[in-house]
Amino acid sequence: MYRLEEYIPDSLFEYYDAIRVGLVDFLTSAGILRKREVELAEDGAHVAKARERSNAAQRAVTDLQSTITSTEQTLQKLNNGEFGPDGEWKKLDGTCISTVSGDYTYELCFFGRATQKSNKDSSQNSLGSFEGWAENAEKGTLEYYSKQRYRNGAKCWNGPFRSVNVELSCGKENEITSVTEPEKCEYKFKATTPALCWPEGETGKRPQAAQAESEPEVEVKDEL
Ligand code: MAN
Repeated sequence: MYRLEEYIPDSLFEYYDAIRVGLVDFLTSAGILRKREVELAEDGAHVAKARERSNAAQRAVTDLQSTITSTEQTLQKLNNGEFGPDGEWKKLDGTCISTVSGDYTYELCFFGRATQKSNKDSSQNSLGSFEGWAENAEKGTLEYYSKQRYRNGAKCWNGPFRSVNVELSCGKENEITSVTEPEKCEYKFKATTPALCWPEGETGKRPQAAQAESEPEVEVKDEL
């Protein structure tokens, strides 16, 4: 026989338990239930509560484990230069910038998605998700961080999946300065960001990036 208590949702448990206690009292005083049966019924409620607590603890452990996993992944990205030589791009992870151009508002969420939203109605097209930095540049160089690729957006009618090449340069603000569509459904965003304002004359691999490659230890920075 299954124990009903084990299947009652948290939110209903108190309600259920109050009714159960009332019913048991009534049946005991009417001589229908004996004391031993009452004790067993109470054991059931205790077991159900303990099980609920155990489930909650298990959920907390699972949540913590996924936090650990995603933190480890972030540390690895910081280590391998995915977020720039000094981790400066980490601050922009999830930051969204947008601009109006023609009939559309174009949005770019760094390391997330690019989107084309209609200014006339609520329709929108995905222009793709972050795939990586410049393909034909040496990792860690200024050139490498000057281009981001967003790929696999919504399929273009009779054409490719929409995609964006973002061309980045140094600027005071994170902003999209122009949007063009050089080929059908292949977009080019120009954008500026302080993250690309490297020290004058430096374009090569920075010392931090080289060090991070040979040295697995991570130096996490709170501020840019
Ligand atoms: C929509 C937009 C345009 C694109 C056409 C292609 O209108 O995404 O940018 O050129 O579809 O059919």
